Amino acid sequence: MIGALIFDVDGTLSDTERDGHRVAFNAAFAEAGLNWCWDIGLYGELLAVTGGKERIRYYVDHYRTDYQKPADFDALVTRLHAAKTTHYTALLGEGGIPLRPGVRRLLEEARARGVRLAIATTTTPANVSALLRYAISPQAESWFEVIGAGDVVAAKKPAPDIYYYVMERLGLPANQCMAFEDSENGLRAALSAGLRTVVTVNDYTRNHHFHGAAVVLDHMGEPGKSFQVLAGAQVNGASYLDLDMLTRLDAAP
Ligand code: XBP
Ligand code: MG
Repeated sequence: MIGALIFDVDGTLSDTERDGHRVAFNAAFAEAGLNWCWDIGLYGELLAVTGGKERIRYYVDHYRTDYQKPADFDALVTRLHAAKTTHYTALLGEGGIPLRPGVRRLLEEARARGVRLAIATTTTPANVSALLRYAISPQAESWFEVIGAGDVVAAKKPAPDIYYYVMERLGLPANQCMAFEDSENGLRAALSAGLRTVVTVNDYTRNHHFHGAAVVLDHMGEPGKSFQVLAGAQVNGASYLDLDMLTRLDAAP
């Protein structure tokens, strides 16, 4: 019996990274007079580091060894990241970053059938609120009983902490939940927390290692827009992910 579905956000609910987060980081850097520019390829490398503040630090330490850190570098990172969040949420407000195929349908089916919903993400809470509001509906935040996001846990994915945080608040053990992820770091976090996990890949994560996933799909699919199974379970002729398919995946050995 599946009691709750726990969703990652970036890359899973929506393709937010390339045209959302990346653009917002660059806008924040330019505004601060920094000549740092994360192109699409470089950003793919930087995505190995989860968390925006952590990603900025990693970039400076590994790609800008010429940069003389100011004495208040920590405060600069905090300021840059706050500006990035402002740019990112404004970008979402302009529309144009929709949900991935099948996401709304699965959320609505879960709500109709009394399966609880939650979020486990490394991204900043304001980013989650904005995405739900603009890509689903102004009330969509209330669809999710628990939203675990950002710095509420000390260790971000691939650590399992955010999943433990969410399951504790749901009051459910891992064997009554399923996780949804798009990346290797996300899958490692979910598996370490003992969760069966469905992976839907995107252009940045297609070549990641997804050993241990219940199934790996190119997207969740819709009636009339079939998913492709990239690895994992037999799907018994299913062409889109719904609660019946999840129940079969959950029961598989
Ligand atoms: C994706 C991330 C995030 C975003 C940036 O996390 O790594 O860090 O790229 O978000 P997930 P912030 O897929 O788990 O949602 O800048 O707000 O940290
Ligand atoms: Mg993700």
